[in-house]
Order: sequence, then C-alpha cells, then structure tokens
Amino acid sequence: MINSPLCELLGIKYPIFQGGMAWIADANLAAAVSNAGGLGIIAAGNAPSDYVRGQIRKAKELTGKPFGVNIMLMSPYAADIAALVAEEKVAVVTTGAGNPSGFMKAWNASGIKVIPVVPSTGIARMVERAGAAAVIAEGGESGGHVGETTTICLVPQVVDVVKIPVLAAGGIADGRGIAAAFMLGAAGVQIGTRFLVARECGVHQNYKDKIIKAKDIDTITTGKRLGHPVRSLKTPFSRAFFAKEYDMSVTNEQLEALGAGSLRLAAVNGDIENGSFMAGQIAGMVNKEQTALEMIEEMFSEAEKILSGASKWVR
Ligand code: TUI
Repeated sequence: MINSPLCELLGIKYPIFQGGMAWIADANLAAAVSNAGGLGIIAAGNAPSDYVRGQIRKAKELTGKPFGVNIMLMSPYAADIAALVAEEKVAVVTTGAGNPSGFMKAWNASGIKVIPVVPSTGIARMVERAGAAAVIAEGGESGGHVGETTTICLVPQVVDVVKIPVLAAGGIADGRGIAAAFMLGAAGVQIGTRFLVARECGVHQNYKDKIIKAKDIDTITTGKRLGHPVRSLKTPFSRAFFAKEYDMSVTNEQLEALGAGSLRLAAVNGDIENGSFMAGQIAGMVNKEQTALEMIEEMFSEAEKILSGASKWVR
C-alpha cells in the first residue's frame, strides 16, 4: 500500500490527481476518478462561471468523494471562477498558467486546499509562502501549456525547496512512472493524457483515437514565440503553426488568432484539420481505453510491486 500524506490531507485512497484539461475534464470524468479513489478535477479552462457552477453541482450529485476545480489563470473569467469555488466550497483548487498568490488568502479563508501547478522552484517557494497545501511540479513533457524543465529534473529540486507535499506531473502514465515519481521524493502524481482516453471521458472520439495511435515522437511544442509554449500532437495544424512562428512576416497577433479556439475544435468537434490536440509526450504509451477505476488500480498495483522490490537492478 502506498501511504502518502496527500491521502490523509485530502481524504483520498490513492495519491493521484486527474489533470484539469480544458474543454475535456468535466463533472463526469472528475466524478469517475474521485469514485475510483483518486482526486477528480473539473477544468474551468476558458469557460464562464455559469458553466463551471453547473459542472460543480453535477459532480456533487455524481460523487460523495472530494473533487477539485482547476482554474486556468490566463482565462478572462479567472476572477469570477475564483469567487465561485469559494461560494461552492470546493474541496481543492488547482491552478495553472500563472501565479495564484493573489487569490490564495481568500481561498484559504473559505477552507479550500490550494494546490498550484508550478514549473519552477521559484514559483513553488512563492506559493508555499502564500499558503499552498501542496504543489504540483509539472515537467515540460506534459501536454498543453508547459514550462522548460523536465519532470526528472524539476521534481527533486522542488522537493528540496518546499516543506509541503509535492505531486509530480508530466510524462507519467503507468506504475513505473508513479514509482519513479516517488523515488524523486514526490508524494503523489497528476496524470492527464492517460485519463483523456478513460471511458468516462467525453472528449471527441477522434481525439482519443489520435492519442491511442500516437508514438513516442509524435508531439511538438508551439507558441514559444508568444511566450506560452503549448505541447500538442503533430498534425497538419500544429506543424503549420510551428512553421509560421519562424516566418517573421507573420505577426504575433496573427499567430494568436490562429491558435485561438483550436483546443475546443479538437476536444468538442474532433476537427482533424484545425484542432489543437494537446497531449503529453507519454501519449505514445497510452494505447487503450479503460475505465478510470481500471487505470488507477492497474497503475497502483504496478507501482506498489516495483516500490516494494525497490528496483530490479539492485540486489
Ligand atoms: O496550465 C497548464 N496547462 C495548460 S493551460 C491550457 S489552456 C491554454 N491554451 C492555450 C494557450 C495557453 C493556455 C492548456 N494547458 N499547466 C500548468 C502550468 N502552469 N504549466 C505552466 C504553468 C505556469 C506557468 C507560469 C505556472 C505558473 C507560472 O507563473 C508565472 C508567473 O509568475 O505568472
């Protein structure tokens, strides 16, 4: 049995969060993960607060277990959602794509456990000082908006500078990855790409099929020129975007306009031509649809086996 401080802190059986994937992680997926013993997370993404309120209320009907809401801080509705989660007394808030320090006093006053995603030791320290209950150290192997540092380099460095528990994210999709995260000092993991193909995940089937078909080298990061690099599957759209970044006759405004709405086109419409299929580098290892429960039980029984034997390379 893996015993992590996160299990007691949050009232969960397994120290695993489902990533807050915008346009994808809704009440159905979050409740399935929470019912399976992990922490399911509803993604607010760029959605207005009415939509998010509806999803929170639905999740409360679908599970009696704790769940979280992810707030994407670049969203124009981030401040509205920040107030909403306090009103709805959500158990856990995770944040991404920015520094949540300004909201944290109010969230902590409402009894919310705040667990920011951080791409560096500096931001990890900052959010710990501001009252974070834990941090998610997310490496650049992840899908979506990414930092530069890899999971294997970032996680132990964050572990060394904070006292709160650290979850590892980026590049983890099986028991070996979970075991490795624990070896680096993490107390838990956050997984996105594998849960994208969970049976309870309502993303468009074209998106699931692309993840299942993807191989190890099938992701690309675009958007570095705009200051917010995004990892997605290689498609005609992401390759064309990449080429335009190096074409100085294309303005930043034109690039922003090209990217706007492209994740929604992939997740909701399954648009193979114009969609942005955000996914982590581990997509190559995600090969089948399963229920969230099957995924979690399979991963933890593998991780426990490995960790109890420490390593097959050591006697
Ligand atoms: O946020 C994510 N992943 C995301 S957000 C997203 S929606 C989006 N779509 C298009 C363009 C941009 C975003 C898709 N995937 N992961 C967590 C994460 N947070 N990764 C990196 C960060 C981060 C970056 C800077 C956290 C804090 C931070 O602070 C900088 C500062 O000081 O403001």
